[in-house]
Amino acid sequence: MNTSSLTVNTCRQSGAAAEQCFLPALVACARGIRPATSMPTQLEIAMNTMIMIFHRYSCREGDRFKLNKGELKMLLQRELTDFLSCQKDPELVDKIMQDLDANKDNKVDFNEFVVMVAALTVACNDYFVEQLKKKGK
Ligand SMILES: [Ca+2]
Repeated sequence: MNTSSLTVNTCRQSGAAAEQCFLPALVACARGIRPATSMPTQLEIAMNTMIMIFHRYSCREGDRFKLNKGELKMLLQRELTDFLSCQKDPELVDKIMQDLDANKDNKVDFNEFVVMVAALTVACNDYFVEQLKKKGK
């Protein structure tokens, strides 16, 4: 099975009505710089996953292109389980919502969501680098 069909199958299995696979669009965007026969890269698949995950939750209530607090909470609980479970602050979701909601419309759009993913990814990379340095690599 190639990575393209794997991603499409993952999209189909999710079952959410608004679920779509954005990978073809990503691949189409990249075709200007790569041969048309090339497979999506791991980074393109990761980007597709972020888009899919966001829309899986944003489409549930109200504005389907933005997360309200309930949708954000569900996304955090289901997709960042370990991150949330090690936090004891009962107001954590409210605080994350306030931090992410840059334009103060009480919703988190994709641009605001990506900031959180980027910040967590940077923190994970910092930890990864620290561990490598401890091992002297
Ligand atoms: Ca917002």
